[in-house]
Amino acid sequence: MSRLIVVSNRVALPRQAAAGGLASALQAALREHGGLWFGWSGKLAAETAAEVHRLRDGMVDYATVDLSRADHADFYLGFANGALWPILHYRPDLVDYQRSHLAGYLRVNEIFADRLRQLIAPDDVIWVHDYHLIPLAAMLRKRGVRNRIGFFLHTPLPAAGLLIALPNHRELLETLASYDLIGVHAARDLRALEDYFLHEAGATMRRDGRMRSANGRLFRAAAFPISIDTDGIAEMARAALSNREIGQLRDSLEGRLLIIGVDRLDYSKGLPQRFQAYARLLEREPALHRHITFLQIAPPSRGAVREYRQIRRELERSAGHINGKYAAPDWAPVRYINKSFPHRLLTGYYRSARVGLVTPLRDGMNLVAKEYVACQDPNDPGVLVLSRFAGAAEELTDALLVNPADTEEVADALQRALDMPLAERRQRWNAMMTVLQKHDITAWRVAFLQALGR
Ligand code: GDG
Repeated sequence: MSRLIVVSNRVALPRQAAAGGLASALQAALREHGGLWFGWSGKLAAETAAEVHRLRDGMVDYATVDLSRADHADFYLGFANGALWPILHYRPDLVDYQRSHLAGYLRVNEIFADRLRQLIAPDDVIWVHDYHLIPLAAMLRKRGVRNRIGFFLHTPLPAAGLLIALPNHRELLETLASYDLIGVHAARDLRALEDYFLHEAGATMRRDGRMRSANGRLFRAAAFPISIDTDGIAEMARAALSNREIGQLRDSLEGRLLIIGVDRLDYSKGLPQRFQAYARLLEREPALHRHITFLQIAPPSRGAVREYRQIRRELERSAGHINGKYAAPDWAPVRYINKSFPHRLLTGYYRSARVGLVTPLRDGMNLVAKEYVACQDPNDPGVLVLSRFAGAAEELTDALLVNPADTEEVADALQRALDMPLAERRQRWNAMMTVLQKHDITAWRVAFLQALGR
């Protein structure tokens, strides 16, 4: 078996809590398969990548580099999260494109390629992750690397007509053809990718399903919906029941039904719209007052990017507004928390909630939706209310699917979820759990690596 090298912008070192989908997924995948994980250490230093730090834990080797403050600002905050993230999440209005940021992005990718080059052995299989590292394979190829290299995009991919709003899009996106395999989450992302290559980047589709890029390179693209360690997470949720903090949450509910949301504080997650829909439900249904509680956990992320500070202020106002309007001395309709919790506590919180409310405006997959389902009590499972625009909606068709922008529709779904009879809850949960047991994180990793090896 050849060694696997996983490359991502940020490496989640052993025993580091990872409040992010990519880190959760890769931690789980590598724990099982073993290999080398290369990327940024998460530390800022005087100079970028002066040395590679090495660490070994179990079956996983870690190789990390520090970034300079300036490189981090241009590469990570500037281009990756100020320009690419919004365009990939269908928000051209939020794109802050600056040439100096693009230059920094390319500079850091070159540095990664230089450092990584020295670690690669001839039989290694290299798996690069996410939008921070799109040009990495092209840069490795320039340095003579002939190994198999795959790429997985964790975000959605919007239609070509939208992607072309990104300045210099072709220069950047065409470099994807240097990978042997490009993976995306959902069928709709794959259609967008093929459409872009065929109609904007001069590629052609061959009879065997591979594409030939304008400069003649053959590559393949396919959908590999990412998943979770379904059984492990279900077990964690069962074990969490004996946890004091979970007991405290349950006691504090005093029989009220809990609605839960867990999201990185990000404008793609549809949080303002979600708060509005909950407020609309309270407005419409006075009979529910005092009988429900909405717990939203939203650990801050990317606070150095302006839009993230704005949305944080907006949500503080909105939560305060809802509580100010509807609360009673002994009841707060919203519990809004800007901090992150250990994963095992989260699983207990999910299990304590009658409704999982997951309403991103756009999301590559959304692992919270899958975790919520896996954590339920099979005898008395809760209901998932899920945005149609999360990749997970292609698989979890037994959730109550909603358009997150339609306040009334989300309020309806909440009400239906709160009223749903046990038999229907069980039937929907069983259907979703069957999907998650078959398509767990191991199935995802195996499917991708098999396709890459072919
Ligand atoms: C990106 C894509 C795609 C959340 N709060 C805490 C915490 N989390 C964990 C959750 C879950 C993960 O973070 C979030 O994953 P999501 O998939 O929901 O969202 P993104 O972070 O945006 O992930 C997404 C994913 O990559 C994988 O490809 O699904 O579409 O945007 O695992 O449980 N973990 C801890 N404390 C928290 O407070 N420990």
